[in-house]
Amino acid sequence: MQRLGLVGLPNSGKSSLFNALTGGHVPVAPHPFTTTETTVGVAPLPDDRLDALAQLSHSRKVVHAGVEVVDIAGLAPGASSGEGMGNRFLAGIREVDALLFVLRSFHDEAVPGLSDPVAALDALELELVLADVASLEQQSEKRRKQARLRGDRSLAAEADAIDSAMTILQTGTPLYRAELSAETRGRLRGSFLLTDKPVLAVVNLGDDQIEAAADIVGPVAERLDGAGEALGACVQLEAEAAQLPPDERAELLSGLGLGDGVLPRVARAAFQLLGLRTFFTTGEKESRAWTFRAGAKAPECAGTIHSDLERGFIRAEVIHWDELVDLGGWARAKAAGRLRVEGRDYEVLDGDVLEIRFNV
Ligand SMILES: Nc1nc2c(ncn2[C@@H]2O[C@H](COP(=O)(O)OP(=O)(O)OP(=O)(O)O)[C@@H](O)[C@H]2O)c(=O)[nH]1
Ligand SMILES: [Mg+2]
Repeated sequence: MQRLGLVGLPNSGKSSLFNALTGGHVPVAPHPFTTTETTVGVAPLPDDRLDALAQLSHSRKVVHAGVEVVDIAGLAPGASSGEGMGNRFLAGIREVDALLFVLRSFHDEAVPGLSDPVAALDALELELVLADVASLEQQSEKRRKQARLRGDRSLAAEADAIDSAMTILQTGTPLYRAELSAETRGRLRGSFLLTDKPVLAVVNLGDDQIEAAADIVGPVAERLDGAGEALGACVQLEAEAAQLPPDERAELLSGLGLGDGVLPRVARAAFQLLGLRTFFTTGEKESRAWTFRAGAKAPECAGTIHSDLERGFIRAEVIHWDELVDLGGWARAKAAGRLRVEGRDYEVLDGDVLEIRFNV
């Protein structure tokens, strides 16, 4: 399962955001290093398409897809040399597939810490870059030596990739902002670096900063330079809103000009960032969104429902969700000859509705 890690300075609001996204209850407190252990939760992915299918099928149950989110200990400047929660923090990051930077902008005298999102991003990037430099040191030399001993060309190519990564890192640039070929990135995968993961940023705004949001978030987006999206959110306010019944929540958020709130957008952006897609199954019993990797074929997708469906896969009946809704249901789509029959090599698309035929 692909995971998104929350990365930020102490007291930036990571655990508050984690609770808001996942409905979790990890401790939140106004002192640094409240979080010492990593916690994993699932942020549900709101999906209007699924709701439309559930309505169409009069489903008794609706199951949304979700993104796994990990709350990680705060990073203190100097972490790469063991300060603060140093190593624990870095290990937490190494294990996730994408990073969500939580950058504090809110001011609150009761909560010590930096309230400057661009400076926070700089500090985080510096620690991650230093940690990558440290883990790559001597690696290229080692690989070249092995390459010579074993006459292994792929090790020599890895050494070249490490050298180009080092050149970039030594200018203080994280690899997610660097121009590297897909081939080079592939060769770096075995080095388990921190800055070659895809990134996204949430700027944690104070309630009094909603109107100035664009001016505060803009410079962060500029700093990321197209490497990732930057979203502004009043994390505490959204966390409180998340505790309310749906109609009261909607009233509170829209009253503040926040629409549905930012959390659904964060979940969706994370989903994209991780290269995840959804297909659907729908019926009277339930309508459900299933998660798959972009590019996965029908049997693998069938396997996410149940391993028997992958093992005994015969074919899939497929229709895109909007066509199914337009036609008014599965039986009508079938009668109109609009269900496609697809085999083992079919690459499932985001928004497909599937019914799997299989042998037991
Ligand atoms: N005023 C204000 N306070 C906030 C906001 N978001 C979080 N806080 C407060 O800031 C403090 C730290 O929040 P946490 O969510 O624990 O921060 P963290 O990044 O997980 O902190 P560590 O785990 O210690 O690194 C708590 O007292 C929160 O209530 C906000 O948007 N506005
Ligand atoms: Mg925390």
